[in-house]
Amino acid sequence: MSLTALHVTASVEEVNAVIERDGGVVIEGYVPDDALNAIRDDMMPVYETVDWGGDFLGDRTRRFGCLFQYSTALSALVEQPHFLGAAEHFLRTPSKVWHGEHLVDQVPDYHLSLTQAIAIHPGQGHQPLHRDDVLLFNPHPGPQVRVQMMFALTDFTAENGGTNVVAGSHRWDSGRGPRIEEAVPTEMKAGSALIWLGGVYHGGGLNTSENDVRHGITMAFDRAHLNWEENHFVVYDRETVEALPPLTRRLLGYEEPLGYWGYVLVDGKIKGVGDLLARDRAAPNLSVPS
Ligand SMILES: O=C(O)CCC(=O)C(=O)O
Ligand SMILES: [Fe+2]
Repeated sequence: MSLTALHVTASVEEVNAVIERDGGVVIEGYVPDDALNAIRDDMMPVYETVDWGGDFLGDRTRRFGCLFQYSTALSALVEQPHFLGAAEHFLRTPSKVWHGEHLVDQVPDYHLSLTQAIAIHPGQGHQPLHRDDVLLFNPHPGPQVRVQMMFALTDFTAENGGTNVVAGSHRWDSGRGPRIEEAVPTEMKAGSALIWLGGVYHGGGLNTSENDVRHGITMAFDRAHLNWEENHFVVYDRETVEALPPLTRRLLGYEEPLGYWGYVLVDGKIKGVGDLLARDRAAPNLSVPS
């Protein structure tokens, strides 16, 4: 079964209902054309500068990460209402905890754990079907910990390696393995995107075309108490971070602490990296008190 495609004018609730049912959805016209064009201009020249991935990453696949080095226009992919809406709905599920005599909601936050560009070239075989949330040791059945997005920078087709997805597999328990016949390639036009849950079996597709390279950009939101998939902190410099809009910066962990994780105590107070960046700007030689 192929995934349902909804136009970008669909409501967040409608999109979440389809994700709940099938594990994923395609959003047609995920970002406006001007954002697509800006991202394409910045990103397309980079793909050919990197070597083949090999193994699970693909022998005829080129990948690179920490994408804000190349384009600040990518924040349009992060701050897209359906992607954020799915993260809010599936990842911010409260737990009841006691604070003294009061039973209160503890609401998990989420962060932008991964940004990766993936070009699948002719000759690339099927990537083994997998769940990306196994990286986070998430049990099945279990909580939702990841919401992922794959943006089509160029058209995705059944011939050029459009992402294989097994609809409904987010409901399978850990004992059931996927078969390639159960997967359907995602077909979508450039500017559209696939959103799926971390528990859905999927994989990069087979590219049987003559010379059609499939260019995608994937991003993942994970619950903020889990580790980051990609270590962007050692790659981005201050100028890169400060050029980003505040929400993207926050989701990358450069503003306030996300759900009491990643904070620093400064003068006895809980602060985030954003406070340190601001303070360092005001007094560049001031170090964190010991
Ligand atoms: O490139 C794709 O379509 C999917 C790649 C993927 O699922 C992965 O590398 O984890
Ligand atoms: Fe994957």
